[in-house]
Amino acid sequence: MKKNKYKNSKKYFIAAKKVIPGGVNSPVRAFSSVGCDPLFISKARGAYVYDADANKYIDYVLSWGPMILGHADKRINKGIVKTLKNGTSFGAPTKKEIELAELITKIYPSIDKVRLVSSGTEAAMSAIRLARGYTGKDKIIKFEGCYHGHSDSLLVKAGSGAATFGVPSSAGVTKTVSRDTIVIPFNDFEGLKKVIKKEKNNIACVILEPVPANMGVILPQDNFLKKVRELTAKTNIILIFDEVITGFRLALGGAQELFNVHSDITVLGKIIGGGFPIGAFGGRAEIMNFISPSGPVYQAGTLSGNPVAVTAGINTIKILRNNKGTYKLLETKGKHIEEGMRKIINKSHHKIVMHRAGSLFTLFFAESDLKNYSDVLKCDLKKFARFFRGMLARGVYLSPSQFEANFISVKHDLGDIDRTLKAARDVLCKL
Ligand code: KE4
Repeated sequence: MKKNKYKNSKKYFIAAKKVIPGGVNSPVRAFSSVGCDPLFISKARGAYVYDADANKYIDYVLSWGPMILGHADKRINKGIVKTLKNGTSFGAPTKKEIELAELITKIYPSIDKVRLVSSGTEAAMSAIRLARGYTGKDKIIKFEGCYHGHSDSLLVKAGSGAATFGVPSSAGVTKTVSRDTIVIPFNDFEGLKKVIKKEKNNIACVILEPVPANMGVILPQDNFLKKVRELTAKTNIILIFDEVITGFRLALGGAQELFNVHSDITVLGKIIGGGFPIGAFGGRAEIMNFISPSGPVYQAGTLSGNPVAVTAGINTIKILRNNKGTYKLLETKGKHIEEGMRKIINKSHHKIVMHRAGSLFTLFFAESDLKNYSDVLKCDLKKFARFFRGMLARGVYLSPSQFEANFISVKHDLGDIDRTLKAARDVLCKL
């Protein structure tokens, strides 16, 4: 990356590393797997972000998913300003929390009750504790490459930041904790059946991203979700869908609506906070009533249901719900970039596989199609990094890791997508 074009980002990164581990507050932001220093972002509007040197980019990170309406949406900002005037946090229940909970329970038939927390990690961690408390069983099953935040029992072969660093599990997670987490390949239904048969009555839950986006976008194959649902129902195992990314993105009702497969517990985040810290987990009343203070599974949070985050979430969901064509529009945009990319890939000598689910997509630098994490590990990460840098230099800000998804917002217009395709064509013929 040319020095002067990124002068301020470089200066800020040096300063940041003196006082923040790795100079960032979340690992993937460090751009470590794409071989260049990170951009420091100064502002964002609609489909664009602007770095500290006023360079403009078409943004496909969208804060890792929340900004489905685009950045700095005037309707969201107006609602927040109004809320701010009445105070920002009370540590007491507010009417708005009921409104957000009612919205979620109306849109997700599998959710009778929902608990709001402050991050996806907190929501997934609490959902696991709830499944263990409700069933009285200890073991959990997750799928390699699926990422559910950084709580200890889920940081076993995580698929987001950790995978980017090629370290499938984290230092600091004790052997005893990871012993209760069984990890199998995604799309491996036979493997799941075998583990459940062997472990019989020790398994509290199976947790998965219904469409994994943390090893790049990997698509469920051969009715995988339906088969997992049937098997877990038959064997009294709680099924947890982590819809932190897919919720309110693949459809208003998330992957559950798209595939018509309903989990026992659902984990949500990102979009439901409209860009503010939030997470949520919900399910049938008989399960959720196990959560304190109505039941024995403890869970708490100072800023849970924060009025500002809840206001932004309510308004985001209402806009998504009331604008009927939203998801058709996102599908049109996703289709446009997919068709354009496929034409470019077919003419290119590079081996690239594109996966897309609605407004989520990943370009894998891979020889053949991919169905799980070990397939993704075979990708040409060096070539991906060169592609990423080439796109960045042309004003296109893709997710800075082969193991992540790219996101499209309602504000990305066909002109932005055509400029993205032009940049991709240009980079690939020079790669
Ligand atoms: P947070 O704790 O980061 O709010 O959510 C954790 C989480 C849970 N479940 C899924 C499916 C997720 O994708 C995430 C977080 N996503 C990553 C991006 N892949 C957040 C970006 C980051 O870690 O900086």
